[in-house]
Parts: sequence; C-alpha cells; structure tokens
Amino acid sequence: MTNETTGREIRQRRGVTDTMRMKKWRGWLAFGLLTGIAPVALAEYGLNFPEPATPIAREIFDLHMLTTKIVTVLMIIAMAIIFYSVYTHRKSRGYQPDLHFHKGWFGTWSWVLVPVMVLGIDLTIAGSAQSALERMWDAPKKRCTADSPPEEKCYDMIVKVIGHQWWWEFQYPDEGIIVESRFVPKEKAGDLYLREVDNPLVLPVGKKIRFLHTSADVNHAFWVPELGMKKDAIAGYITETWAQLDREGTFRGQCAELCGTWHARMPIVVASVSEDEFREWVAMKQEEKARAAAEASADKVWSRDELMAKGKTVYETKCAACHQVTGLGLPPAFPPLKGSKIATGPLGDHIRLVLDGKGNMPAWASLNDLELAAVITYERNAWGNDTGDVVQPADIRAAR
Ligand code: HEC
Ligand SMILES: [Cu+2]
Repeated sequence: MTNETTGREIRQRRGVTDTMRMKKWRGWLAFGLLTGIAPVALAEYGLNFPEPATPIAREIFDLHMLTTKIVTVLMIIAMAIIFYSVYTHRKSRGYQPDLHFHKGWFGTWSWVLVPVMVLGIDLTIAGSAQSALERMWDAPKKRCTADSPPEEKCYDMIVKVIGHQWWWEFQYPDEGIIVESRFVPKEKAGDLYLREVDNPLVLPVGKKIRFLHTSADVNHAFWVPELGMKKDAIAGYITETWAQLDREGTFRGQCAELCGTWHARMPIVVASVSEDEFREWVAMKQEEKARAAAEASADKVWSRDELMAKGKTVYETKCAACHQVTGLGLPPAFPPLKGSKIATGPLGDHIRLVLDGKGNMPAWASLNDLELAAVITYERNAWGNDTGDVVQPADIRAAR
C-alpha cells in the first residue's frame, strides 16, 4: 500500500466537512474547560482528605499523596505512549504493522518486565500501608505513669463512645462526666446542617486517648477523618481505638454504619483544645452536673411555668427525634403525643411508660426526677393536650 491518500482526502471521501470538524473541536474545548475549571470551583469544598490531626492520620495522608503522585506519573507516561502510538501508527498514514514484534527481545520480555515493575510498586505501597494499619489498631492497654517516656505505648485518659439511635454518648470515666451529643436542626445549623451537634466531643491536644466503642442498640460506627480512624460500635462488644491529637481545631465526622431512619442525623464533632482549656471544660461540666443533681433532689415544689419551660428543653433534646417537635410523631413507627390516650389519660400510666419504655420506646429511668416531672408535665399540656396536670419530682420518686 502506498501513502498517497492524505487524511484530508479520506475525510472528504467520508463526507466530513470542515465546519463539522470545527464543531467537534469546539465540543472538546468546552469539555476541557469544564473538567479543568470544575475542580477549581470545587476546591474550597475539599477535594482532598482534610488536614490530619494525629500522627497516624498524617501517615495515611502522606501515603495517599505518595500513591496519588505515583499513579499520576504512571498515567501520564502510559497515556503519552498510547496517544503517540495511535497517532503515529494510524492507518491513514499508511503505517505498516510490525508482524515480528513478539519475536524481538522486548516483545518477548515486556510481558514479564512490566507486571514485575507494577507489582514491585504495589508491594512497596502495601508494605507501608500494613505498618500504618498495625499501629492504628494497636490501642494501648496500659495507663501511662508520671515517668512514662513520650514514645511509650500507654494511655493518659479513656473516653467511652456509645452509639445510640440517633445520637452519641461520650463518657469520661476518670472525670466522671457524660456528654450527650445530638445533631442540630436545619434552622439553627444553617450550612452546617447534619455536620453540627449541640455538645462536641472535647479532647485535649497531646494526651494519648484510649477510645472504647460500643452501642446501646443497633450497629453504629465512629468515624472522624482527621483522627485517622473509623471503628464499628457493636452492641454487647467493646472495640478499641486510640488517638493522640497534635493540633487544635474542630473536626467533623459521621456515623459510618447504616443504623436506621436517622443515620444521617448522627454527626460527630471533635473539639480539640489545649490541656488547660480541657481542664476548664471538665470543671465546668462537673459543676453543671452537681448543680443539676442538687436541684433535682431538693424537695422544692415547682411551678407549672418552670416545669413547662424545663420540660420543653428535655422534650426537644431527648424525645423530639421520634415524636417530633410538633408532638405529631411519625406514625406508624412513632405515635403522636398530641391527643395521645397515654399523654391525656391516667397520669400513673404515663409515668410508668416513660420510666420503663415499651417496644421501640426507650426507658428513660436514667433521667433525674426533675427532668422526668418536667417532660411529662410538658407532654400533658403542650399541643392542646390541656390536662392541666402538674407533675412534681416527688411524684416520680414515688413511682420509681
Ligand atoms: C427512639 C424513638 C423514641 C424516643 C427518643 C422517644 N420515644 Fe416515646 N415512643 C416511641 C415509640 C416507638 C412509642 C410506641 C411504643 C408502643 O406503644 O409500642 C412511644 C410511645 C410513647 C408514649 C405513649 C404514646 C401513646 O399514645 O401510645 C409516650 C407518652 C412517650 N412515648 C413519651 C416519650 C418521652 C417523654 C420521650 C423523651 C423523654 C420519648 N417518648 C422519646 C419512641 C420514642
Ligand atoms: Cu449510627
């Protein structure tokens, strides 16, 4: 075959006009601009992993960057070879295929050499990933002492992380405090909807923290990318992770195990603070707890208005997830409390049900007498349930 026909002649024979070619190029130009510009516009939404906050997260991040760089270089080389080959050896140029390629040394050995090179790169990456993973899951079992060297495998504090449908409970057993963390509704959270909580998980920078994970109901998973870990929370089991924060900041995560209707409403917010700030926060929480306990055990008789105000807060944080702020519930799963036979019927039955729970309704005996008296008063008078009943902490104490 001779090389007398040019590409242009061939196109003319196929009926491809120059205007059609122009249109095609314009299409490619638009495609290029879009793919080129879109990442720039999206950059502030974070195309890469968030900046790490623990040594292990940093290791994961560096490995990810290294791998990305290697594959980018490999892709450029491979694509260059492909484009060059297709372009130079195209039929319209009259290229004659080399029918003896596989008989030369390169044709014979490339089938072995290339996979060996690729495998070598893969195993190098896998090796570093393996050692990072081992360190990640190697949670310390021993408490640090005053003279533990900084590199010793030990922990300074414990945080128990308990998944609930649909909120997180953080217990600090050494400090004697419990934090309940719930998502903030859209009206209040704005742009941070489903990423914001009322009470964050406050952690001190520099301390080695041992996390114990479990669940109170179905499976959940604790996941905060900046801490470089994700761990299942399984009812009846305790799983462990650890972290040592190396910078202050606010880190946002999610429940990472589909856990029912409001799985999406289980964001996690870690407030990483200095050790001094952490101590201050602990002192504040302990004082808050002591004050609430004193208030609940006092033999004070509360006014209806006081109980309604307190009850509204308790209701909206603890009950509204299922029964809704409007009291209309989400039948058939969650019954309405507005006009409910229980909430407008005999008071004794209402108190019993809230204390003991029933079916998917959790038992609320862990709330204090004042909180229970307030929320029951609220349910019996809000949304037109005008029973006029006022429940005192003493009534709850008597029913327990
Ligand atoms: C996890 C979801 C959930 C939460 C949170 C929840 N409930 Fe319920 N609640 C239920 C379910 C489900 C029922 C129906 C129980 C049944 O009859 O099997 C129910 C029933 C009730 C009833 C009886 C309604 C009726 O007419 O049968 C009352 C009263 C009630 N809940 C009060 C509360 C209070 C007070 C709180 C907060 C302290 C609360 N609930 C939080 C799920 C929930
Ligand atoms: Cu969950």
